[in-house]
Amino acid sequence: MATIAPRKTPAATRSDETLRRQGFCVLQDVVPGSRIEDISRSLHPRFAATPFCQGGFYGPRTKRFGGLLKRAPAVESLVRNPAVMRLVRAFLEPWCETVQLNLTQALELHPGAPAQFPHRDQDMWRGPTGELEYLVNVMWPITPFRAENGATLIWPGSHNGGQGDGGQEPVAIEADPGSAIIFLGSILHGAGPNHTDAVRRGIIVSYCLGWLKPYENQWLTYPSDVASAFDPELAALVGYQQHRPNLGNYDGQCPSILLGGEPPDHLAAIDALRPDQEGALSEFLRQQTEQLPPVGGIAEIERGRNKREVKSNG
Ligand SMILES: O=C(O)CCC(=O)C(=O)O
Repeated sequence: MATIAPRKTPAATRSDETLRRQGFCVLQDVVPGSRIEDISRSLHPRFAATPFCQGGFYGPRTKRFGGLLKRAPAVESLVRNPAVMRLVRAFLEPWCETVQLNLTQALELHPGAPAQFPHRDQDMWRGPTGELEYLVNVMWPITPFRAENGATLIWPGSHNGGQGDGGQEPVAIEADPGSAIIFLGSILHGAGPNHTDAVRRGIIVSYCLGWLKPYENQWLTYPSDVASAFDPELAALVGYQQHRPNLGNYDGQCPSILLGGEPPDHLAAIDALRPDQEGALSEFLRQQTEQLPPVGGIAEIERGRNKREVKSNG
């Protein structure tokens, strides 16, 4: 198995190109290592109290939990990292109007954990493959990721409809805390085996097309009383925004109405349409208006007809 060791990825445009070509890239030192240490410290008690996962996919030598924005508020700086968000938007927004958070998850791979089942994250949605990306994943190492301790394995060339699982060797993506391993939802990957006697810890933040059902139910994880304390951009990412046309509305309005306290009991439903739909609708309405009777309506027409009838009778 090959290893991709930490190396500088200089320009932002370069990471776009790398991500498109090989399905993954590593952004080096995007946040200070001290921030990752702080986040790790605040997650420590929850890791200690969380039981091991059940089932062969999550893995019985693995611990995981979600809802990180309420469990370690500094995770917001990972979720909204500008370099990451730029890449996410570049890859997903050709297919949707707005992206949304798919999940945040903290993950510990304990000594002796075997390699995880290789998978493509976007297989959870059964749409066409090879044409569009449904998801972009970001793995933030909390401890250094090395081939020996289970660094994420990726099958190069397996993204965007590529096969890559026909006996091809995966690469172990080695990276340090503060760096972000970014990979597309269509790429084959999985956690590597942890052959060391130390825990490998990381945070996964993933984003998906705004019209999909997210993996982690964001509205239940961050109900409006929690999300009302969020920055509006973060609240939008966890679902307090409509995806035109009208998807995710609350009583016909943008669900962000819930962030300002209890909304009125009776709300007018307000169209939130895409520009193409707005165009088609206004053309339809225009044609209808042309066919309408003149102002004054039917009564006016009736009066006109009565007048004509009186004249012709007299
Ligand atoms: O832990 C890793 O390196 C990858 C985890 C993963 O792909 C998953 O849990 O779906």
